[in-house]
Amino acid sequence: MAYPIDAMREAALRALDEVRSSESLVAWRVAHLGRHSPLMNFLGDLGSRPVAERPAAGSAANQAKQALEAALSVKEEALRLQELEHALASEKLDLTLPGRPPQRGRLHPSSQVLRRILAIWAEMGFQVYRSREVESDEYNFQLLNFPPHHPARDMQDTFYTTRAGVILRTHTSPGQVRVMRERCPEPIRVVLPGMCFRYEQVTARAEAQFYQVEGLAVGVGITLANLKATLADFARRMFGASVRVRFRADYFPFTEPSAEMDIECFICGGSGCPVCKRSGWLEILGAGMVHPTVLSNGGYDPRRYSGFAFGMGPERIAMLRHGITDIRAFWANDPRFLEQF
Ligand code: FA5
Repeated sequence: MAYPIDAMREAALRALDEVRSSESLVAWRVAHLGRHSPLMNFLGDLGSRPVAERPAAGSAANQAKQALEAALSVKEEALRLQELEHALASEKLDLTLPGRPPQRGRLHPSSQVLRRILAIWAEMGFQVYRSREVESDEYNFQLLNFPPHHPARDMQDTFYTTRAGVILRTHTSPGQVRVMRERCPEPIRVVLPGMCFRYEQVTARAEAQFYQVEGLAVGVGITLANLKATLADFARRMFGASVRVRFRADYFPFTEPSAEMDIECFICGGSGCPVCKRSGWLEILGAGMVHPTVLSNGGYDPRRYSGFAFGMGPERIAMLRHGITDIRAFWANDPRFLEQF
């Protein structure tokens, strides 16, 4: 006897043939084996059939159910393989493609120049001495022989804090007195690198924060000749063995006499170019013999001891070396600038 069950099974198997994806397979399962599918409804209604028909109808429906479940798992496996093959083909890994190299970090150009400068002074027997960035007015100015009316103490130049007498150092020179007070009466050969702060109009040449490297030598019998020879030696190590230097008289309250050192322009070789403003010379640092008042503030008797000091700006030196025209690039954090060093 033919039951509608045969037609249901045939219809379900035909529909299964048409299934091409796992999503439509889920829909097929709901439609043909789900709780409200014709087959399940048929099984649910068995009780309402005449008793004599029930065994045959029940067994036909169960066979149909098993046949559909078996067909479903065959289809499932076929689809799984098919989708895997598709994924393997379309997501194929091309091992011959060049990799993406990781971006390597590097030292900031200021740090590079700073390290070069410190390495040279280390070769020449100078130790690095770290001094504080937040200073007192006393160390930054008074002990360095700045008279009370000196314009560098003006609000234009100094960052004051809300604590009376506490400022951000405007130069590394206050470290001179700190190291002298710590080492007295030993001889001193130190360089003091670090950040300085000035309440400046920020321009292409002047920043509100910048590095300085200070140098200090104190001992018995140190003369201006030692200062000149040592700084000239530094210039040769830094800028090349043939570089010429010159000293010009200058004024700093904490050195006497005071000078500025220029090197012959390494861009034009001294003939004059835009970098050296046609002068043939580039200003590199300020220097001088430590003022007797500063020596005694540091604990050294100026009748017995003498010394020389100098201060240079690594950013300005980096600008000269690399032809950088705007000092603001150093702290703008633009990778296009930083990557070049
Ligand atoms: C001084 O600060 C002295 N303390 C240097 C010194 C030390 C002289 C020891 C004698 C003995 P000056 O103000 O010229 O001097 O600054 C020294 C260097 O710091 C400058 O040549 C420059 O390279 C750098 N510098 C100063 N102001 C700025 C600024 N606003 N931006 C960038 N660099 C600066």
